[in-house]
Amino acid sequence: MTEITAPKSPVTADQFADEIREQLKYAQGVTAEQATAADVYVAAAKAVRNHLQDAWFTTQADTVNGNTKAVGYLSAEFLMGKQLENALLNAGLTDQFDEAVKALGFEPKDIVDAEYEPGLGNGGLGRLAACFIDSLASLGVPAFGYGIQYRYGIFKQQFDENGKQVETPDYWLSNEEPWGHIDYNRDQKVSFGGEVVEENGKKVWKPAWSVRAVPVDYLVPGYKSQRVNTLRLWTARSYDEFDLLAFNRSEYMEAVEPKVKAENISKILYPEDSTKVGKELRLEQQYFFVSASLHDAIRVFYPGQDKPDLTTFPDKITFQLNDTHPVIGIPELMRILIDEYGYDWDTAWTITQKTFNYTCHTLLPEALEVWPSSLIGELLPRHLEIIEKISDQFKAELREKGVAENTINDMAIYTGDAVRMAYLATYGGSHVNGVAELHSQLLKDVTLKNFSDAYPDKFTNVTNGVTPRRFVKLANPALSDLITEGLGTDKWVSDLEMLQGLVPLAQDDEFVKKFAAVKQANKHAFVGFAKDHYGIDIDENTMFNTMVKRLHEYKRQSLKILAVISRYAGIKNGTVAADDVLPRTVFFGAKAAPGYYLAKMTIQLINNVARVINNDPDVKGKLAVHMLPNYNIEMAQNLIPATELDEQISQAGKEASGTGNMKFALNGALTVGTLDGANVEIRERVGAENFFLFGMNVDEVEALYANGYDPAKYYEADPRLKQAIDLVAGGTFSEGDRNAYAPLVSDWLTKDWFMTLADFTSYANIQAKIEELYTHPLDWNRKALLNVANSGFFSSDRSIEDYLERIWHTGPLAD
Ligand code: 26W
Repeated sequence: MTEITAPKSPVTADQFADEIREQLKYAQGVTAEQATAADVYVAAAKAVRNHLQDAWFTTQADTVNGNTKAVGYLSAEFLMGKQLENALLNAGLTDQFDEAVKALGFEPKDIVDAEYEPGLGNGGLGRLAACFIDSLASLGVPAFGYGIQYRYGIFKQQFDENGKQVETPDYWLSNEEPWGHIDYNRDQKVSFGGEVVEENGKKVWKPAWSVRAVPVDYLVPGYKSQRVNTLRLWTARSYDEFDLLAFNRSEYMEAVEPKVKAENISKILYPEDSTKVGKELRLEQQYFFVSASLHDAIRVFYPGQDKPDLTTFPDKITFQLNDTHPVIGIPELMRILIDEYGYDWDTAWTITQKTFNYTCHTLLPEALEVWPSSLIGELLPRHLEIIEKISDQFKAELREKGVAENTINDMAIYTGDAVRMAYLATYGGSHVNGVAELHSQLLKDVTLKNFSDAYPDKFTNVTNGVTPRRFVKLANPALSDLITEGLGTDKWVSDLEMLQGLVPLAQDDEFVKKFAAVKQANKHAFVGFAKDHYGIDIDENTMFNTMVKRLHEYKRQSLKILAVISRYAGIKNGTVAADDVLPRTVFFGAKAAPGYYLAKMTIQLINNVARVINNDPDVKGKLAVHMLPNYNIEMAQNLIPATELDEQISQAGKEASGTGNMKFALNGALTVGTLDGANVEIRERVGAENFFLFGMNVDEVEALYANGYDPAKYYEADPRLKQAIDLVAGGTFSEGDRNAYAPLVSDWLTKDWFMTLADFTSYANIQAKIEELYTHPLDWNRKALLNVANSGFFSSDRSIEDYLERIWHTGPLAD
């Protein structure tokens, strides 16, 4: 991607300061002297946005008028993180901003800190969507991100005095939100309920109620590409705000009921991260944003046309379905084409299949959405009809292919009382991809085997990636400067495989020492961040060992805490010789879905293990544990650059990819991990000698399931494990209350579905290898530097290039 030269007139710091003063005065009614950091943040954000507006108009015009097919990324989640620094970087205004706010009497950091982090996502899937739209804009590919502007994002996490997770609402729109432009005149009507009637041979849907979908547009600036794409998030409004008659009858609840019912749709993000939510409101949310988005795309690409030739629709835009959440879009496009534009079934089907592609982000059966047909029938009666017809057509097609009847039944999209969204997505789209090589292989060999056998060409892989702008350039400026020094250019920020050029420098001890100094400086910085944000004291002369991700049994935070307890016991009872102890600080960060009982109990256990260890003088300076509250993008951007050892210890075959693993490798942490998800590809690229591998691989896991897994056997076999579990069961971490963790302990000893106990010994044994290397800082940092140098592949720019080549068949707009 050629870097287009700088914008027409780079603004000077003084001019930028004036623009901020303008905003303060005329848009916010305060003088620079009266302004608070929060005022200046809003003014600076608006000033940056204005600078991006021209490039946005040009990009929109080129997108609509050019003949470069656009990408529509349909996602129920976009975990964008704070916007100001990223917008300044991609707009090339960082220096001007720093000088301008200093001239206004503020510290840049205080303005950046004034921003409220939007939390419109749960975890991996939502953050991946954010990285992808950054890369699409940075590669100059015309694209629209389509989603929901939830009024309440992911809950805020605090811990009560017993270490239990407490959720509080994330009302992120309480203050002015300068990035989103609410565009009432580009609203869409979305309907629900009612019935389908036959009128002169045609099916007509008579909905019972409808809501107004209002777009809130966020500019998505590319890095040095002069292209600015759109993130269009829909917010729900009611057409009739208020039932005056009910009010006059002093039926106040009835009076506002229409408003509440409508606005409920975009009220809150479902905090579930890997277990399907069968709630009607969730389906309403999915249909709401998908229907609005499809109608919006027709409006954008066929402006002012009431009889557009929609057979060209798949050439104008190709839609990526981010997991099963937007898959109702397939019957919705069929309905639009047939009912609203009068196309026949076959023409509509051809258009629809060509328009959609599906990315699966999980392997957990419980995460694959299956909607009761009663719910779809009640909320979307016309869509259920269409789904039934698609399902029958699919069966007929399979019979054509000679597929066995029982297999056809196993593959049924509509089973009479349920609709399997992953099957609908696989049949209804052109491509299906997993998010790492191992994951995509398991989709073909297991989860969607019948489909892969019937439609082998549909299946492909695109290994995930992360944006180097936010997760290296912004999060780790010291490392970025060292990389630029080592490579002699900063072009690596938009061409990450250039990091390869650092490989020879790993043999240059001076350079490795500089690298080590960067890590130490980042550790020091995080000690300050943690003091400010969590009020905790951290010893920076310990190994920083981190495990941050959603709390889920398959990710095995339980394995980590059992190993920590075992180590604690070892130090206490001297089985680990005092001077052999390598001082380590273990950081956890993890939100649990509010209804996930065992996950919340694991958080409580981790907090209480931390309480006991951190207050035990016998291990002071040797071992410390911190469960940092409210893991979010900001914490990731501060903790990842400071981390030396990253935990990617999920059971093999369960983590579809992981993306945290990539961020840690790119920031010079070594990984201890299993052969799961993208760990496999990270290890392949950084070198097995630069990765701490342990545990069973997928085949060994499958074999153990097949032969019957008895976790208690492993409890008996390894005294370290037995001791650790006995300490938990014995009340050591619950002031003697032996029942506090009983459900967790009994799950470990009787079920342990994700085989934490079976992998414990291998995990405990590799710790010695890790600590041995850490006592040789030059070797440790050499290996860490080689992780950085060989992780350029894990840029989301490369992922997008793979999507462009294998699935979307489009590319950047002409310059
Ligand atoms: C219906 C509830 C629900 C909500 C979200 C089910 C499943 C999800 C997501 C698919 C869960 C998720 O975030 N998956 C993660 O996606 C990442 C991006 O591809 C992967 O890197 C992670 O391995 C995967 O767990």
